[in-house]
Amino acid sequence: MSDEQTFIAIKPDGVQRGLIGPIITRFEARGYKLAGIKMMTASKEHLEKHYEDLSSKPFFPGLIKYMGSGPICAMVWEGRDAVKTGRSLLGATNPLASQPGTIRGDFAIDVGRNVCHGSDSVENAKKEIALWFKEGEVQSWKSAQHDWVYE
Ligand code: DGT
Ligand code: DGI
Repeated sequence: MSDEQTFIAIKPDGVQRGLIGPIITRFEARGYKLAGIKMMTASKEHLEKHYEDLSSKPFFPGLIKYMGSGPICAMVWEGRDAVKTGRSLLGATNPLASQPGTIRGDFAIDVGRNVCHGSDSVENAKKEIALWFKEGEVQSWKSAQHDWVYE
């Protein structure tokens, strides 16, 4: 199957630092297809829902404040194993552990400013895409590259 989708967000620090282009380039170059994209400044309520699993963490209030501090570039990327491969393109959550060559390993130093988000399971990807995108905002299209990317 080459139609798995994942939710990838470029956080406010990634947007401010001019990293939208470099991050998109890595997903495109790997062979993934962009199915949805928009700029959005998320409300506190929206972000609390997105990060509801982390609500008991001590850093939660700071995380919500930072994530709401400016526009986020929200995206849906599609392709085989998009969720797992998306996470590996992003690198480990804490940039101390992210390998060079990954997005966080190349562009981040602090876990509290780690420039991007990626869904961690297919189930969460579905939930996150539904939270961030409305009906009709995610496109279904066939890339002309498809048969050069997949056997
Ligand atoms: P993501 O992709 O943003 O959901 O992050 P994950 O899934 O790699 O990492 P997770 O769920 O453990 O943490 C969610 C976010 O919370 C993470 O991107 C950065 C923030 N965070 C986690 N631990 C800390 C912390 O100790 N301090 C601060 N300031 N933020 C943290
Ligand atoms: O999915 P990830 O972003 O890789 O990781 P996550 O869902 O566990 O955490 C979501 C975000 O929360 C993460 O991207 C950065 C932040 N975070 C996670 N762990 C820490 C953290 N922020 C700080 N300041 N300290 C942490 O230990």
